[in-house]
Amino acid sequence: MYTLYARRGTGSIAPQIVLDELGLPHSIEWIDRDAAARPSYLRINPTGKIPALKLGDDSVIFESAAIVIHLTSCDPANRLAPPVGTAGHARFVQWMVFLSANLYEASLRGYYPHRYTAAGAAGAAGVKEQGFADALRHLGIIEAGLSPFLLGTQPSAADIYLYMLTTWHQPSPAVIHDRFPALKSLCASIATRPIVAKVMAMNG
Ligand SMILES: N[C@@H](CCC(=O)N[C@@H](CS)C(=O)NCC(=O)O)C(=O)O
Repeated sequence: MYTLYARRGTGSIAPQIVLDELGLPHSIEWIDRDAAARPSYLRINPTGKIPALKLGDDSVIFESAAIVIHLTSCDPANRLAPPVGTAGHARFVQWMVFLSANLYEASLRGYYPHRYTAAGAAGAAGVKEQGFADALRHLGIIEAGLSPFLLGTQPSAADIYLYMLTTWHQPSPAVIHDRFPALKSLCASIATRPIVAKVMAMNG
């Protein structure tokens, strides 16, 4: 039994979808911003961020990409990632880390620009613009690698994670869809998976 520490519309979306897609027994603990700052949550996840995942032995891991990689690695049927130790899995880990370290990171600069500048509101505007510009640059690399999914013909949890990140793009995900047709198709395909649609509705 897993417990996912989640907040609607945030980086807990992809772990929530993966838990549900793999049919893993889990509960969700919704953590609002105030709760995330409290010592009780900081003892669970010292970063104070969402998501975190409590495992069956009551230990907790954080970092959304690590959570998704762990969950998919535990699936004996390898439904959302190639078997561990194969070249396909190496490629899966590559994209998960690329997405987390670059695209997610660029989105955070877009969302919390004031944290990345000492120059107040004037500095924040530039940080925000650069964050979303960097996101477009990273998406250009992704677009060139799609065939039609990140790992080829079969969708994986990396595509679900990518889809989650695209939904955050400002001023709108349509900006991305207009610029990157292969990514637009990928997102349309992932969005129509019944569990993805259900989880996105819960996160609306
Ligand atoms: N690298 C972390 C980033 C987590 C993160 O920044 N989560 C956001 C929600 S999408 C959060 O908790 N933001 C609250 C804050 O930074 O105050 C991960 O992938 O889990």
